[in-house]
Amino acid sequence: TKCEIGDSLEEFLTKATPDKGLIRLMMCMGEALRTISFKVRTASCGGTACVNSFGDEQLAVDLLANNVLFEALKYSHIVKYGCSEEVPELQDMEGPAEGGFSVAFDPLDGSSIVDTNFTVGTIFGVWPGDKLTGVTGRDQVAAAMGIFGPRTTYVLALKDLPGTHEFLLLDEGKWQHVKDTTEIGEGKMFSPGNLRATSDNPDYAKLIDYYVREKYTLRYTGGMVPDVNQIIVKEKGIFTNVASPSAKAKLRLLFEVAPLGFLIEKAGGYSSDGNKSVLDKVINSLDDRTQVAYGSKNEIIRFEETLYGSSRLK
Ligand code: P6P
Repeated sequence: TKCEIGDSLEEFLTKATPDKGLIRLMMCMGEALRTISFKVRTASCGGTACVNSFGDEQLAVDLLANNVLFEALKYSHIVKYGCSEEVPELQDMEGPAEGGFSVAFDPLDGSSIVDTNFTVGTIFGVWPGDKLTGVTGRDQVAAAMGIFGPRTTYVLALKDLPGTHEFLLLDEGKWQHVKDTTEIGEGKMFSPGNLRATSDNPDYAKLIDYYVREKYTLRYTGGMVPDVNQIIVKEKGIFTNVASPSAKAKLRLLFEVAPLGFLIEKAGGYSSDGNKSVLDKVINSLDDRTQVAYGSKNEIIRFEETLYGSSRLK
């Protein structure tokens, strides 16, 4: 039967896939996101580190998130390797490789903006078996992000299910299915990251000029999770984070760009590293970085044509 708006996470997943291990994994990660949301809200931030106000975990909030996620992966009993942007090497989660999964995550993206009380998030990608290198983002079986803003949401996509799906954390702690996105249309909204790169990337400067001349609405918080989520929720826009000789690519392919690329493309959007979908880039090392743009088809065509003279999408 069809997944309905209003379903609980478990009802949704049970209708969405026959893979009981994947259902259990996405449920365990939902619990982890609920816990992280609570810790982000209760951590008091003095100086750089945010420490939990209960005093029992004197860890910065992103390390708290890191530990909660590894616990969830172990508890799922279906994950072979877990890998965190905080500790970029494979950690054995003691689950099976055969029929199991490996999960790469950014425990708290934008932790440098927790102290300004901006929205931060968790990103994770799920690959089959025991490989997180020598694979591409298109090999993912699922990807998701947790978004810790005024409300807490869990945005996920599954390989075998069309669309990207948003769940809202209700007061009593249940996740409720609130929105599906299957199209990303046109609309003048842009999130231009890393403007430092325009100093020696004149084509990026040209692209930014275009957005200014066309009076695009600027929506950029410096947190990739909310900045990319807005394209899925508003079903329009373009997010860029471009590199240049003096401003090297910063965003991680495995932990950030591939999972978010999966969510954007399942939502009907497009992604690009300038030449191709970020989902077609082979992950050669856990620490690979890349420039990226996410958006509607026409925005990505403009991005590729402006930066590289032509677009594979035309
Ligand atoms: P810039 C946050 O640290 C992050 O990894 C992403 O969430 C965000 O999009 C990017 O860096 C911000 O980079 O160069 O705009 O400060």
